[in-house]
Amino acid sequence: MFNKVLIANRGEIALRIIRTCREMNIKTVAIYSTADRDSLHVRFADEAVCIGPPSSTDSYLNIPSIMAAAEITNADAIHPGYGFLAENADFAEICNEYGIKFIGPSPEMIRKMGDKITAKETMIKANVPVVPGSGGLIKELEPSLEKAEEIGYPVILKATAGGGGKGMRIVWNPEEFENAWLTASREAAASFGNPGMYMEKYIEEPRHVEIQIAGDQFGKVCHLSERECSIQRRHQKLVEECPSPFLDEELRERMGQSAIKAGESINYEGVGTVEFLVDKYKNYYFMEMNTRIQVEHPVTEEVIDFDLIKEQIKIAAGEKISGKNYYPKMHAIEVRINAEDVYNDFRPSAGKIQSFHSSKGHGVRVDTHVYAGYQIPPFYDSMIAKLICRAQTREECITKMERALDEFIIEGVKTTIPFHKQLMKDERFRSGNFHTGFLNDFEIQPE
Ligand code: MV4
Repeated sequence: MFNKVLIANRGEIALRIIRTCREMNIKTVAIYSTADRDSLHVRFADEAVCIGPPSSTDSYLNIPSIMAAAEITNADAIHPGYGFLAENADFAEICNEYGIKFIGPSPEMIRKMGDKITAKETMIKANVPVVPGSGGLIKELEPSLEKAEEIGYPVILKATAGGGGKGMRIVWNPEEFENAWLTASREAAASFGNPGMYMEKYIEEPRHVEIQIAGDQFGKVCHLSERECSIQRRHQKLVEECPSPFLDEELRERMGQSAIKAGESINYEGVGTVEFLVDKYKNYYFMEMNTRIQVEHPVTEEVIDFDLIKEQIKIAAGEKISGKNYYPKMHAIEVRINAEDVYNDFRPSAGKIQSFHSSKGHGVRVDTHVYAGYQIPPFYDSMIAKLICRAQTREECITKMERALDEFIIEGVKTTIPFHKQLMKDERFRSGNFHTGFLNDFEIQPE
């Protein structure tokens, strides 16, 4: 097992990783930017190294500084958390070259899943259902127009280097095709340094359901059930839950088996997530694979009673996984509490938290790095807490969430709490019958 883990991240996920390391008797090193000097991850880690100024590029994305911090503290592994360098294959490679274990999959696996066309080709070979599409890059207009006719409009153009919704265009008819392709390709080149685009049939009103998997260094892969993530706004998830109100046992098992095949096809090592689109006929299609721990991992932890960070560390240290699949024993819902003004287009609301009282009680979990007096730096993401509730049924879980939201006090900045309170009362949300377009016509009422 590792002696000392450097956590190449900040905020709640850095704390989350420190907690598990302490329980595993592993020493921890925090890294921090000058803007995070007063952060709890700096206080709770055994050691802390300042790695640069506030801007992410100069700190949490600064590979030479991070490697230097790992060297001087003698860390034998690096946990990247989510975001920042978590899916950076070059970083994983550099860690390996330094003889420091990157807690996550190999650089090759990260690269393969990071290129969406390669990922899709891999899944086709592995017999995992994918959305019908161009099967490779769009190169010339005429054959692509023919392909689009064959697939049938609407089609969606996606950047092969993209993911998470960036660089996408829906095309409703042949007249729009060329312009959509050129502008999306230009955007992709600017955002990802890669103009490559591919085409898929556009699935209307899909649900986003993802399967958590874990694979060890011996080729064994298991699934840990799903997370329903359809409640999102501009590709930012706001609420996640398990079980998905849309899945029955049969569909869970089929999707679980497909996710296992996806993992086995690349000898996946680590914990990962296979994202699927599910249409109203319950057809499901592979979308992309995330090779990191995700923000919403506590939903899974709560329903199967399992520490996913511990599993990640054990896998990285070369231990075998149990080899069995895990099924929800409870219902859990997570809401993301962001410092945003929901009445002003979710605009970030940075500032100082004047008072902070977290919800507590049976079945309530709060993952957060903030406290009364904490100044939210404007340089990073706006998430300040994750509130996770669990109960025997979805209905009880929603009731508990309403109670927990009512007792949460955050003063000094605006938060997404009023949005979540309204959502929990919404009939469509409560019915479980919603898809990824749900928030497009959701109107936020004044409090
Ligand atoms: C799609 C789609 C419909 N059809 N692909 C958005 C994020 C990125 N991972 C892929 N996304 C989508 N891909 C096909 N062929 C609809 C979306 C989509 C979406 C997916 C999941 C969650 C929210 C979404 C919101 C809008 C569009």
